[in-house]
Amino acid sequence: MAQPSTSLTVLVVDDQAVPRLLAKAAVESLGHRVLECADPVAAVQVFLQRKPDLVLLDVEMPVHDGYWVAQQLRSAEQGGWTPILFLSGLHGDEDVWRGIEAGGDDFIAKPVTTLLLAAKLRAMQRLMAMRAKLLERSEELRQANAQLQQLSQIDALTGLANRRAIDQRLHQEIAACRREGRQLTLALLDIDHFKRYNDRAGHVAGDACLQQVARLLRETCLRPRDVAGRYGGEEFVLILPATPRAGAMTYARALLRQLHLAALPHPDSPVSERVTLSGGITTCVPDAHTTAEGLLLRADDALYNAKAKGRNRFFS
Ligand code: GH3
Ligand code: MG
Ligand code: MG
Ligand code: MG
Ligand code: MG
Repeated sequence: MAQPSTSLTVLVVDDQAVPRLLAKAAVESLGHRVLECADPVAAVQVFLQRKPDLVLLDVEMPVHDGYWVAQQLRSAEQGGWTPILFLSGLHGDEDVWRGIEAGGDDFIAKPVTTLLLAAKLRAMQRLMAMRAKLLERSEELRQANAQLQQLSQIDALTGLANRRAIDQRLHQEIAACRREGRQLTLALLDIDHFKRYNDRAGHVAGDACLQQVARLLRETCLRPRDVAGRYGGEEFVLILPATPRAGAMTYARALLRQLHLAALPHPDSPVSERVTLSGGITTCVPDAHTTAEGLLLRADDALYNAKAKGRNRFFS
């Protein structure tokens, strides 16, 4: 947008030829382009079609005056801002007041000298440049905000949904599945004997293991509405809306198989020499009494049973 030195397209509106041509000559001598208009209604059309950078507007014209034109232009702008400078033989305080009220930015007395016009245009260009900078800055802020909003939902280690996002989605899906009368499945997953894994391989390798398990969770064909998240530590959550228990168990078997095939070594595991996990599954058609806390407790109970029954399995 207009820097103080850039050339503007200026719409000059005046019903009389001589003052219009004088204004045009002055504007052009300052290096700007001119669109001329003698009629108030046509001026609004030209403004909409040609989108000038600035408007020099006469007040006294037949049928509609310059105040009317200014009002039309302002209501057509939709969040934009094009400076409107009145250029009029009338320039009492009352006229100036009406012009500013109608949406004008400044009021210049006819006849205008080139120097005064240069000064007035320069002031408007400065405002335009400032406005452009502010718009740019607010767009940057909007983007940064959207990025932060996304980051605040993501677990930094695994890239999965974090606990905040899981809690939010779980509440949403309880409400949605309740409305739809559909089954909602929640699964809690926990890596088996992960403390021993860390003790043997170290925390860095432990982190890498969590990342690999997360990748498998993502890759074992989740549907678009499903959510895989890291609930904390070595515990993961799956939210599977519109999924009956049998469907969830199919997913669970596929996941255990993929984890087996990945063959992540865990020599100290009494279950297997590979990394394994256990899962607790709960399924319901949510009703008025269903809460996220209740579902998590039930999934945790099932998980406890899966651990007690020997691990490397799902329980529901
Ligand atoms: P179980 O089969 O009963 O689940 O045994 P476990 O050892 O997996 O369970 P426990 O809760 O006793 O230990 C969990 C361990 O997971 C503790 C910690 O060493 C490890 N852990 C938790 N969060 C992280 C993490 O972010 N990175 C790494 N590397 N290890 C973690
Ligand atoms: Mg006139
Ligand atoms: Mg645990
Ligand atoms: Mg534990
Ligand atoms: Mg564990």
